[in-house]
Amino acid sequence: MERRDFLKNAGIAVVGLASRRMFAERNEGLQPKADFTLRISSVSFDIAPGRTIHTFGYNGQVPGPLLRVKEGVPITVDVFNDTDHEEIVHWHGQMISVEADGATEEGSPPVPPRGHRRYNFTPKPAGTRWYHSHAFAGKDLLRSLYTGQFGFVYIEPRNDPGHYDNEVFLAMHQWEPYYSASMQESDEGSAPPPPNNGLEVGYRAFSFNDKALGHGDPIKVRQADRVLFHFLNASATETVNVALPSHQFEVVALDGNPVPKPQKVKVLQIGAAERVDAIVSMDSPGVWILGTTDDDDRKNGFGVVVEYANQKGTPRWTKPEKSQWDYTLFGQETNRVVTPDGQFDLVFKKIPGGHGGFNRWTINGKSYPHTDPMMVHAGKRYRMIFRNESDDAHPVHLHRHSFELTKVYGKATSGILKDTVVVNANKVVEVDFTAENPGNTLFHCHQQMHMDFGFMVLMKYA
Ligand SMILES: [Cu+2]
Repeated sequence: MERRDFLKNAGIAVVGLASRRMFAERNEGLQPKADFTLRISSVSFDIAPGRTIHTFGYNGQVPGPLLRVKEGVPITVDVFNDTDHEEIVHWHGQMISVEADGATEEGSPPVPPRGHRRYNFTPKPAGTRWYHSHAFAGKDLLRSLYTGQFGFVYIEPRNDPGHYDNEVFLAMHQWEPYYSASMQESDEGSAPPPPNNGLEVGYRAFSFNDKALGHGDPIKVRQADRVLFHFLNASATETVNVALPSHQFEVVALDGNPVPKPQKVKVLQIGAAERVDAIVSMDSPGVWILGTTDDDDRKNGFGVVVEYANQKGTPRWTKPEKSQWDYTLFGQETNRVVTPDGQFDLVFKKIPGGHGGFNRWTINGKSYPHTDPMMVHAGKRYRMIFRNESDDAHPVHLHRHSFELTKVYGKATSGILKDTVVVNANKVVEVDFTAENPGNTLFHCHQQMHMDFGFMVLMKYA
């Protein structure tokens, strides 16, 4: 089936985000009309019968509507804030203006409580992007990324070969956060915390899109289908490892950007805010669990059922072999020596918060807002060296630009463009980027507890 044909039939073939109700409603009411409307309000929804989540979301649904837009075609988005607190919507992974980007630290205007703001921008680059609250949460676990304020933006490329039968958008999120003295065990890139470690966040409920595993419709497939999965880790704090037993994921894009060398893997590691686009050849009929490899979280709902036509029975799960996620699998091997125009060495450290306290985070010894800005000149190419001298893995994110991975844990690579990269505990990752989108640009860890407690720095154009 051609991709265009598929889209016409999207309502029948896919579950979750790609179902018709998830497409953004065109706004008919305002003059002049905005292309899309997002209304922020409190939302309650059932992830399972009798299991209601109370949170904030967009347009009364979680995830927010899938915004399907075209690369290079300008859009307007009206955002109404029906809450009593200031909000801001960040367009993650897009090369747009400071005004539209959605980070008050850069100077983007917020959406006032009970107020409205119109965003204007030209979506780019093509690929799987997303939008989410970029509000400060601090100690408040009912704000920002702890809530249901997230959704996909799919920027359609001008040309898309579309070698797949069916596409599924899956956003992963944890619910009912609480403070805990210990770290979640699932972060394989982390080391044991110090004895004086401060509070961490745990969760009581889990879902793929708006349903816990075993509830809601399964993803229905047919033998020989090639299904394109768009995964988004919309967690406030956690990395997720995902597997579909007896199947492999052919990773075609990372953070929405096509990779130089698509490769098949059994387990995806997706850090907070990362996206993975992967094609699965449906060649193992049955009823399967697509879910996290973390047994406790999966039993608490972190997954979704994949059901082949004419197959019945209890969804099956088998533990995948242990595998180490390696970004460089999807990159070009390289011996190239490029000298950038400038270099930023960024050392990440934790100041443990002690029993019942909050850890603080530093970049080169300082916490935001006291971190030293990175100064760049438009048109120049820079290297950032992320030196993680802490026991946590950090999904670090650069706004308004993408960067190219050049060295991951000592291994050189090229051609992988991302906006977020996980730097494991006590490891080093190097990336290059071109300063090609003037204006204040935020760099931060996407772990909400880290960004709100110092792990941020501004990049400024001279
Ligand atoms: Cu972090």
